[in-house]
Amino acid sequence: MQRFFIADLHLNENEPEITAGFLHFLQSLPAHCELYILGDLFDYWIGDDITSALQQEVAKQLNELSKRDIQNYFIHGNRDFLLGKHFAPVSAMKLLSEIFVINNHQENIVILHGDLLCIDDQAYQKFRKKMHNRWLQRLFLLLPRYFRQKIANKMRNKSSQYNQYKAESIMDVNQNAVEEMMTKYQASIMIHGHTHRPATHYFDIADKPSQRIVLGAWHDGINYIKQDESGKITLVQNGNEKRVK
Ligand code: LP5
Ligand code: MN
Repeated sequence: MQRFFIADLHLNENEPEITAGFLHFLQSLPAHCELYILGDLFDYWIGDDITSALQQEVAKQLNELSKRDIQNYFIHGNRDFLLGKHFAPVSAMKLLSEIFVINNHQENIVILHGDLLCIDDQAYQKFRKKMHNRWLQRLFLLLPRYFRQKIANKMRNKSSQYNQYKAESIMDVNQNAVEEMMTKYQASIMIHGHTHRPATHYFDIADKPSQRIVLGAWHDGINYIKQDESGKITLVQNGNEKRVK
């Protein structure tokens, strides 16, 4: 099975070139493959009842993939964690749990958005916990659209404000958290996004060669990971292919 992984497109109306690039990418996918979207497909998501023309177009194009026998999977990001049960069927999307394991040629690949691993960013982890409270989410979704939009804008502004003062190292993943998770899921490969730092990190866990492959964000160009039928993995950034496994 051929698999493609993407994350952090942050699709929005102000950057139509990213949406165009994404739709072109969908067209270029080979038949019978799998597409894994590892969160932050949209800049933010404030309820399945509020969908813009852009979101509807994306849903339609994702849905069209099924005609070529391509299944698309989605893991929530920290921007679109409210994307829900109503939008998923419209885009023929299968929603996965926040941590998911793919078994490939007798080896486990653990996939996730990546924010869970940023445990040194304690302010964010506290905030995340609140945002993932079911009751708070339900309450939020009951609010009039206008208020939801206002709250989301406020959060986005505050977030960029806070991020200016956070050290780069704090906003990256914690290596212990990475190794703990990979050990728990008996995985030798991890794929995630969120940090916008595309790279492959090689290390040993209990003498076993392991690797963590980080997806890049799409404001830097088209970024994805491709895994072919033989298990070979390639990181593609702006047309430059780099074999990583
Ligand atoms: O997203 P990014 O890359 O800028 O930064 C993230 C972390 N920030 C976030 C916040 C999102 O950007 C906001 C998304 C809005 C979603 C829609 C609204 C849904 C509401 C649902 C309610 C149940 O995730 C940032 C990390 C960074 O990644 C790197 O990992 O550092 O974390 C923060 O900035 C969190 C702050 O440190 C602490 C919290 C400040 C929030 C203040 C909110 C005030 C809102 C008041 C509204 C009345
Ligand atoms: Mn993110």
